[in-house]
Amino acid sequence: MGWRLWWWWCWAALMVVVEEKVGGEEVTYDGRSLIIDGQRKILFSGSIHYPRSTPQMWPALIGKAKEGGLDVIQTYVFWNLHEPQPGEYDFNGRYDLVKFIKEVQAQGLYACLRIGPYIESEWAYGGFPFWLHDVPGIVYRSDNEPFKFYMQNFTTKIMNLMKAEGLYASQGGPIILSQIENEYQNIEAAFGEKGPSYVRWAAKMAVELETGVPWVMCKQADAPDPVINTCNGMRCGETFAGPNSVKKPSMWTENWTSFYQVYGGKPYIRSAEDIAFHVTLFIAKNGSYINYYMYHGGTNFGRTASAYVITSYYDQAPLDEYGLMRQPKWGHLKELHAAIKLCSTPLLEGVQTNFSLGPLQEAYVYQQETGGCVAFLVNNNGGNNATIQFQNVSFQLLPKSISILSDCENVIFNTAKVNTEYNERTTTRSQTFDDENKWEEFKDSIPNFLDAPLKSDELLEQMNTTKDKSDYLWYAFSFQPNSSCTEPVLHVESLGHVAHAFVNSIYAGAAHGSHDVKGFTLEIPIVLIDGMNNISILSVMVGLPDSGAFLEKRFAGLRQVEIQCTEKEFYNFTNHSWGYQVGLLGEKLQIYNNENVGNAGWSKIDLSSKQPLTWYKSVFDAPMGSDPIALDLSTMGKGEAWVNGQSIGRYWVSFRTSEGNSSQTLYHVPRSFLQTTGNSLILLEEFQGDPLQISLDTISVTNLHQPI
Ligand SMILES: *[C@@H]1O[C@H](CO)[C@@H](O)[C@H](O)[C@H]1NC(C)=O
Ligand SMILES: *[C@@H]1O[C@H](CO)[C@@H](O)[C@H](O)[C@H]1NC(C)=O
Ligand SMILES: *[C@@H]1O[C@H](CO)[C@@H](O)[C@H](O)[C@H]1NC(C)=O
Ligand SMILES: *[C@@H]1O[C@H](CO)[C@@H](O)[C@H](O)[C@H]1NC(C)=O
Ligand SMILES: *[C@@H]1O[C@H](CO)[C@@H](O)[C@H](O)[C@H]1NC(C)=O
Ligand SMILES: *[C@@H]1O[C@H](CO)[C@@H](O)[C@H](O)[C@H]1NC(C)=O
Ligand SMILES: *[C@@H]1O[C@H](CO)[C@@H](O)[C@H](O)[C@H]1NC(C)=O
Ligand SMILES: *[C@@H]1O[C@H](CO)[C@@H](O)[C@H](O)[C@H]1NC(C)=O
Ligand SMILES: *[C@@H]1O[C@H](CO)[C@@H](O)[C@H](O)[C@H]1NC(C)=O
Ligand SMILES: *[C@@H]1O[C@H](CO)[C@@H](O)[C@H](O)[C@H]1NC(C)=O
Ligand SMILES: *[C@@H]1O[C@H](CO)[C@@H](O)[C@H](O)[C@H]1NC(C)=O
Ligand SMILES: CC(=O)N[C@H]1CO[C@H](CO)[C@@H](O)[C@@H]1O
Repeated sequence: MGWRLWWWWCWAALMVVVEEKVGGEEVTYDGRSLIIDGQRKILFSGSIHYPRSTPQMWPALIGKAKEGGLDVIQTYVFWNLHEPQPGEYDFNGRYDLVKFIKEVQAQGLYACLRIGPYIESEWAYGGFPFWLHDVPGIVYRSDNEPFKFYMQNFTTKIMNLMKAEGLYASQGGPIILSQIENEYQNIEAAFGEKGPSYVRWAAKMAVELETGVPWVMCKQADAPDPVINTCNGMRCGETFAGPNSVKKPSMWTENWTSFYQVYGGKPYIRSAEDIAFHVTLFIAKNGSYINYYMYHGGTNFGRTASAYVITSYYDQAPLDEYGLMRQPKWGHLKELHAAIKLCSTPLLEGVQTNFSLGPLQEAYVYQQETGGCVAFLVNNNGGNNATIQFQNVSFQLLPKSISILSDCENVIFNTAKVNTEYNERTTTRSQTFDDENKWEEFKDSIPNFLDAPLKSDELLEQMNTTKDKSDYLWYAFSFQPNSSCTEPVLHVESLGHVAHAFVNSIYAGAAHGSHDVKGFTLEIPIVLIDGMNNISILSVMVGLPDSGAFLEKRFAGLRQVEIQCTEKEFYNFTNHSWGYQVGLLGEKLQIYNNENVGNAGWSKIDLSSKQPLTWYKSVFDAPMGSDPIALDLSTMGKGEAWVNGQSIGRYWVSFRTSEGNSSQTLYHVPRSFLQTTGNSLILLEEFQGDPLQISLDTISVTNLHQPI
């Protein structure tokens, strides 16, 4: 096409002028490390996912990562955000991948692009757009033509976008590494012969895109050449069998700084010392690339979290959900990075030897012919100090620690000795909402069988019915009981995740599953009237599944419904005429959008008749200053929250841990979502939470010299 040629000419002309600036070199590797600009590198990398924060937050997050000693920012690419319908693309706002990568470049860091495009990542449907589900004959992540077509199409789209912006290191850009697929080995066997052939196809397809930078496959021992197999886990220094060729470097693409959290679960606290130990061990054993998963987790805004995963993501990472430094984690790792960098020449150019120093003690030494030397003295004994001899000098090693000797003589860092500051996060109440007059409410409606727009003679699978347009699906039927049915009990088996039952529009009760036990039973006594009764059951999903083989065949929603009259007598409604409604009325009216909030029939809040499925609306001013902001929703039950029409995520405060604590009470409101005054707040409450007792808080950290 003529215009394309013209465009190419302009581009080529520009290249001549600025060639020296934009020219790059292919990134390669050998058995020791990646090779960038002709040099081997030890690289520290950290995951920051662009849609889990805001463009306004990116510069500070990347800046703090750089200050913490990182060389690389790693991100997944989120297919379902970018291609909401086949061939329709969205790269705006939080989805602006190019802007994010350019910010990484502007701060002088490298980028690692994990395209997947299957990403898991505790992200709805593992990153797949839901429309893939309706592609005829599709089998995800297998040697299946329809799937491969769409995977190649999206991967190519992203590659072309990056190339057009000159973002590969081979073009002078920051991207030094790309990933195809994601932890596929976990499920490969389920596909029989089509597993290995898919791996070979994916590797070939990726390599043929000619990015000029290497590809990795994480947790994929059989990654075909030249794709590098890498390790994911918490202790890769102990668990990784190594690259599958002596010509490939040893790389760790996910060293979990914590763990994702689910509703009903507790935060996973991993100490700075433990992370430092495992990172150092990996380096001691020839590792040359380590990525912290996550360095900053952020927020699962809207409905993007996968099944049962909370809205806050990896808050325990070195930069917390709000982007604040979590000390001593951030500082201890910064010191470790500096110590390793000081030794990088002998590490990359020296010859490694290792030997025992005692029953649970060992040394890893890198020695250069020119005299450069670095030693790692490892004490695997978690209970006791160990006194050992190394090169005729006595060293005391702290329990479960590694000492780094930069010249094989002087200890410059010990993983168990934290020298950095500690800090404590505090929340300060900025605004309360206890004035009834500042609230309005909208009671959502309960559809009956007759009103339901969709009918079927069986229980429909939820995801295929909602097409992921909503978390909510109404299942309704009506029936006339025998007069002998005096003590009826409603029995529902669901693969839900939550079911709320209404009998003749009156709330009858609810039940829910959990991340680990997905199926659940709702069994509640109900009151029936003579004549026709309307039973309406709201099945709620708290995120789509994100992992495992055959994701396209998963079942969610109600599986079996009966009304038990006596021990022996029951009605079975599993095969019955059912009416369906996708989503709630308030969702259909989009009453969370500012322009629609006026006309939805809001009324004065009535606390005497609190009803499940109520929307609440209020307004608030932005707190002064620049501290991050969160809503404390401790007194709410379950639902979703919007600020100025933007969803800040699902909340589920009433799902408690075994100690009786909520998994998450604070919900991040990014500053950029706010104007100075008159911000709208909308809460959709499924149970009977109390909006009057919530608060808007600012978050800050206070430095301490001692652990708390
Ligand atoms: C991807 O598919 C769309 C249609 O959905 C098509 O227009 C486009 O050309 C394809 N792109 C590539 C790179 O194959
Ligand atoms: C590190 O690499 C060297 C050179 O390839 C090899 O001899 C040594 O066994 C490796 N060490 C470990 C712990 O894997
Ligand atoms: C050296 O390290 C390798 C890899 O960790 C291990 O298998 C081997 O036993 C070590 N050798 C000695 C002498 O400790
Ligand atoms: C290890 O030695 C340090 C001093 O180097 C001491 O403070 C600590 O109590 C010792 N720990 C144990 C478990 O003996
Ligand atoms: C350690 O001492 C022994 C005997 O005193 C000596 O033979 C050896 O060379 C010394 N080793 C080092 C590394 O200094
Ligand atoms: C999904 O729903 C469509 C109608 O939208 C239907 O034709 C198809 O059979 C359903 N697929 C499954 C697997 O239930
Ligand atoms: C059941 O639903 C129908 C249709 O909405 C309605 O006309 C009827 O009054 C309802 N019955 C009861 C007992 O609520
Ligand atoms: C309803 O009544 C009929 C006739 O009296 C009886 O045969 C049937 O078992 C009853 N069914 C239930 C579920 O009570
Ligand atoms: C109700 O019918 C379904 C579908 O046939 C069946 O799986 C279920 O076991 C029945 N329930 C009872 C209590 O028999
Ligand atoms: C319910 O329907 C399914 C599928 O249509 C059928 O296999 C099953 O036998 C039916 N169960 C009853 C109790 O009618
Ligand atoms: C649970 O809550 C109690 C009381 O608020 C608090 O003291 C405790 O530390 C919490 N436990 C956890 C594991 O967060
Ligand atoms: C692969 C790996 O190391 N997995 C570990 C990740 O961390 C969790 C929690 O400590 C362990 O249970 C896994 O074994």
